[in-house]
Amino acid sequence: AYSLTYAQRAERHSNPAAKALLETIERKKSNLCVSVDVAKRADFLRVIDTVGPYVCLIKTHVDIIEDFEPALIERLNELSIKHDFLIFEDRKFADIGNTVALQYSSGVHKIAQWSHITNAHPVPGPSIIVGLSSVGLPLGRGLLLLAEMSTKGSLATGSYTEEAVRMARAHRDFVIGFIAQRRMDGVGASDVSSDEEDFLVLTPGVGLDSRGDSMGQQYRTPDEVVFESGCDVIIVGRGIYGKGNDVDTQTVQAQAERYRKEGWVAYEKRIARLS
Ligand code: UP6
Repeated sequence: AYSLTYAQRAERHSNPAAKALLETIERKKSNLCVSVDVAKRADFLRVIDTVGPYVCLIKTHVDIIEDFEPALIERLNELSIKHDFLIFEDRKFADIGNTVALQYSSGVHKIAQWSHITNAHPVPGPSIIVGLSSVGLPLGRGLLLLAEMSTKGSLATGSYTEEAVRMARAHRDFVIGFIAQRRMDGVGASDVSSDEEDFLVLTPGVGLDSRGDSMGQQYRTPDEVVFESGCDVIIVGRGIYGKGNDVDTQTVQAQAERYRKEGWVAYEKRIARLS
């Protein structure tokens, strides 16, 4: 899948969320996902309305929002239609199957109802996929496994990463890819030819003006992530909106445009090299 275009991959993909994401990427010529980690409803909506035209995907941490109300999800859905993007709640589930199924379907946030894509830590083993899939698969949702992390000293390396890939291979109807720092083709050797499977790799820890923060985050550029490491989607948070309060719309828009362009140029460079 590495050498194919997003459009070719969209045609071949059977999971509805993965297919829709690949189609959106192609249609908008954007492999940019903006991570909207702000605490106030108004800032959340303002950032999304501003970056909306430049993204394929909006990533949320809905539990950060201090003045959350269910109507916020309606606003989010309206913006997703207005600007043509999908929604990814970065929930990082990590519990037993029964518990994650409840956390995914219920509670205040009812994530499965509105989030096309969510993610999980593979640490509990395959049962976490079984639990989440019991809720998400009938709704046409997709799951990403955290095979690697962007942080300094991450424990998700080596055989842990390999096992994550094996878990994904065994559940290809629902697991559409990984949060990782590089393409996972060939990781955790298998007899499935990498032609048959197509895992999306979404990569956080992306920034153009900084190499990290004071809490262990590490940044690489869109070129390093998409061209050199073969990832599919760049996830950018503070690189686009800074601290997120007093959002200056003009700056946020300019940054979103900048990251969209950088991500797309890196992709075109990769495809040109391979074809
Ligand atoms: N995130 C990472 N690294 C990971 C997994 N997830 O940074 O390995 C998430 C964070 C945050 C976003 O939870 O929402 O990606 C990165 O934000 P930033 O660009 O502002 O650092």
